[in-house]
Amino acid sequence: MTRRLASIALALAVLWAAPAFSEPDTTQTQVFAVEGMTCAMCGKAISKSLRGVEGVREVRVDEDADRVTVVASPEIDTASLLAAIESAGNYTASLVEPAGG
Ligand SMILES: [Cu+2]
Repeated sequence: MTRRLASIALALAVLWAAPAFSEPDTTQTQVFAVEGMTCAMCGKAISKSLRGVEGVREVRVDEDADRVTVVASPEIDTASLLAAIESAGNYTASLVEPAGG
């Protein structure tokens, strides 16, 4: 009996963990080379701007390497991410690598 309950609980857990229909379970990771970052505040401004784009899940800024990594849902196009970076200040961004995520 306990064993049966455990397997039901497991089945429910698997169902619960399945992605909701409204939200895609995949993300894409894109790395951008960003020129013009001179301090930590630049990274914060860019990060804030990118997080304002709907569908962006995660932003990692590496000022030393002039790289910004963005994890977003697949329907987010590169152009809007580039626009978000460049609109944050006097920055020039270009895509380095689109990668599966
Ligand atoms: Cu700065």
